[in-house]
Amino acid sequence: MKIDRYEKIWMWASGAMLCAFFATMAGAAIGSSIGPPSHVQTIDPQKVLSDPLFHQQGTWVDRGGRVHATIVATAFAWLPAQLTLPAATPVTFHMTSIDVLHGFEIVRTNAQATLIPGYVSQFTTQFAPGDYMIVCNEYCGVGHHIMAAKMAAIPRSQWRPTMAAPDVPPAHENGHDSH
Ligand SMILES: [Cu+2]
Repeated sequence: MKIDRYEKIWMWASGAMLCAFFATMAGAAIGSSIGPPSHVQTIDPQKVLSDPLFHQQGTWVDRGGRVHATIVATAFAWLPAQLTLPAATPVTFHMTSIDVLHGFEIVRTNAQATLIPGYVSQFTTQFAPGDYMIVCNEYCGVGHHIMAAKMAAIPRSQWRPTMAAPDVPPAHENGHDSH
């Protein structure tokens, strides 16, 4: 079989690039132990709704007065569908998926995380007062486009949590993204 010289060059060049890309990924995974984002807390995706942190979804305040939001993603809805948070206050989000991969995004904010079944995603951020939309930004199936929820940030003085603090170890409450 006759292969043109330029085609050969391109084949070798693209082969070398593939090797280089693979080497960087292997280096990141093994050398820098880069894994799923946040604090790498695992969870059995089949037991999320009986987990102490996730069996209820909503907002809560821990013993130190810090605000938290617990959110569960499922095809094709966010639990809860309406989130009200205190404005200008750090809020720690705890999130996971009970089925497939979803992408949590509060539109026009820096609140964004990939939710992988089996892992708890966590981050802390705060919001200016206003109404926001929560969407799924990772294609998750036929109902992906309807997977949305509402979020409102209201003055702290008017805000109330929707649930009592879950019975979880304080390590889950510190809100640090140690990664
Ligand atoms: Cu989706």
